[in-house]
Amino acid sequence: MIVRNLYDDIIGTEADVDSQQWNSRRLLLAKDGMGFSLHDTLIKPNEDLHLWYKNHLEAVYCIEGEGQIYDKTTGITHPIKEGTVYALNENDQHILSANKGVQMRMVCVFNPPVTGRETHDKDGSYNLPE
Ligand code: 9YT
Repeated sequence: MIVRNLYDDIIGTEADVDSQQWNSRRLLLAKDGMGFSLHDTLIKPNEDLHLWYKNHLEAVYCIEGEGQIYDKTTGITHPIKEGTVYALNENDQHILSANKGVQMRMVCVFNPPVTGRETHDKDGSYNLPE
């Protein structure tokens, strides 16, 4: 069994990956053998995240804050608030943003699992391990 605590075991470690637009605290990774990774991610205010996970499926559950996701394929903007989940089941190209001055906190699941320190490439994608 794996038991971890965000505050005791993740924040400030290698599993805590910070960038200009987000801070991803990676609770479970590929090495844990679960077949998915589990992240507690903060989406920083006043940022537009252009994302396109070509190599991964991702489900995202909002537990704090408010914002929106723009689906580049349909042209539809979906509001996000606490309790909203979205699933990128078609490797959907999208733009994610928190509302002005507001941070969103999201629980993210990636399949296949992220291995550790991934950050986005120019397309907003994570590469697969070689
Ligand atoms: C929701 C989303 O895709 N945010 C970007 C960071 C990513 N979820 C991660 O690595 O936690």
